[in-house]
Amino acid sequence: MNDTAGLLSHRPDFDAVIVGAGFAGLYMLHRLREAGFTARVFEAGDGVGGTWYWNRYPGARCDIESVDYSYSFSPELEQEWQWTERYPRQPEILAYLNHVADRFDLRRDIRLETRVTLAHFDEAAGLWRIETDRGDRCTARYCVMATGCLSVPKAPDLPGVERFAGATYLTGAWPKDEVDFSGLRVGVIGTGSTAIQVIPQVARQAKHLTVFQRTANFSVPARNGPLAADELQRIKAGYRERREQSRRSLFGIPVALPDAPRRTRDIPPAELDRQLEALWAQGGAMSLLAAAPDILVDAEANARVAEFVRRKIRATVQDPEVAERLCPNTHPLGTKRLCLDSEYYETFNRANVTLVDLRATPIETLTPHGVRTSASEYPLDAIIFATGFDAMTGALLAIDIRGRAGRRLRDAWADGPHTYLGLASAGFPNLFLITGPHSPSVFTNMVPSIEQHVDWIADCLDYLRAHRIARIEASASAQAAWEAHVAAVADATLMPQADSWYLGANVPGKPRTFMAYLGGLGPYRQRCDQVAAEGYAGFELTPAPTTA
Ligand code: NA7
Repeated sequence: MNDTAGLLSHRPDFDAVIVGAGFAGLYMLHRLREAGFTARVFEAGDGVGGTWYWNRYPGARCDIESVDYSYSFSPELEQEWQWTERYPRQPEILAYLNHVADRFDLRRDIRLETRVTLAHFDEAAGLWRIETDRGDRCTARYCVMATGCLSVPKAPDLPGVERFAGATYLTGAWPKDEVDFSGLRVGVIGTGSTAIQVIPQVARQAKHLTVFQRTANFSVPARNGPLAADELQRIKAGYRERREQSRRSLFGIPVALPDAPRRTRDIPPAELDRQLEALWAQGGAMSLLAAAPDILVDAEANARVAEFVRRKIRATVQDPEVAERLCPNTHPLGTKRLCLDSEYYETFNRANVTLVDLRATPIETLTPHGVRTSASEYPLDAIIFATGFDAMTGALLAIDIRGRAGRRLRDAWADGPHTYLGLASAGFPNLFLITGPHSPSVFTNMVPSIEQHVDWIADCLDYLRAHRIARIEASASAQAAWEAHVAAVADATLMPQADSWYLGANVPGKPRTFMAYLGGLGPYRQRCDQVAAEGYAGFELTPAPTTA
């Protein structure tokens, strides 16, 4: 135990408890250990990996390029790991994270199959009391939530769901053993990023696939393929600059902002078409947004790009009625997560695939034999629910977290999350959130966003130790000002126009509030660094009592 524990009379079991062993928890553990803190990670899964442990569905793949969706903290790791494809498949990311756990000897401080159920701040002792579903009880000076933004799958909320007699699968909690859909009539409910990956895979295997679509989404081809050895070598040779560019960027990917950006609406139609054709041919959803970020604020610009994508859908899908149903027209492009696909639209040209438009013919109920809509009955042997997540707040609110004066996080956040910088919440001292609500997180490449938060938190704990500070807590006024800024930035964009999970709109009863910071990772990093440089401006710091 290092000096931090000695600052107060009550010695905690650990300097920090970290909840979750995904990208965030693993790196947090590494950084804290390197800095001489003791830490214990609790992880609900029976392996490390977080999102990439649970989401094993067919076709699961990251929509950020592998060379960027990876840690930058270790140049050795960066050089030794060989990504094989432009966009990494789930098994490859999981293998990478397991490699990281071994390489940095992280496992000895991780307890698997252990879910944190309770975290209460003991004011008198100045530490967190933590309990798990396995009966562990421990104390820690700091509690770090590395619980992920998309880690609580939304339970299928369809009438009659319990009556269906066939097999059901939730993409966010997919079985470890391979599922064979050969010869089966399969239904997929949902057409978000996940479903768009699942559908082409299952269509190749199933006897028949019925896709139940409530909202048509925009999707861009991935143009995935093997990473050529010389290309990987070239990237590795220039990794430092590439990482630096990502850190400074809006989305956490190595796309430089043009010095004098041209408004998309000012680009002549033929020229814009040429640019979009080039981006389409190159593939990549984030690259498209990064190339023309004003499409998220300018409705006219957005409409032009959206129409380009609709033209592509019409050109790809042979049946004009099906193509029209697949054309998104309920929200501006990018206001729901822009999807990345491999032959999604092409899949609807297959004879064994049917698209059901739930806006025209809603689901009335699931029956023992399948799905009944207002127009028809669809007999099914298996249903895949790709119905999304209780995003951003779900995993945090699932834990009984209580701060000062026993205040529950659930009550404090009853009208939506309240955070300062997405890193901390007033009333909850010594509690840190990695990529919490109101940080750029899900609107960026998650890995550099996670690294930025982990580095900031580790540096902060170092500062507290060096300055003999026992307690850090976001001030209510700094929090209110930050939230007002987050809301103002969101309101200046088209983002609030979609009923998206960014707003909590996908979960019935969830407060509608924009939960990601849209100011961009680079500017956000500067802001966080400035807060730290000013001695943690906006936080209240309580010195440790002086000992004789
Ligand atoms: P999403 O993007 O929330 O997609 C969920 C999909 O499921 C979406 O098409 C929903 O339609 C649909 N859905 C949800 N509930 C129902 C019901 N009751 N009936 C019919 N359809 C329903 O989750 P994903 O897992 O695809 O992606 C989440 C993120 O993971 C993604 O953005 C990436 O960042 C990675 P809706 O649009 O609500 O009408």
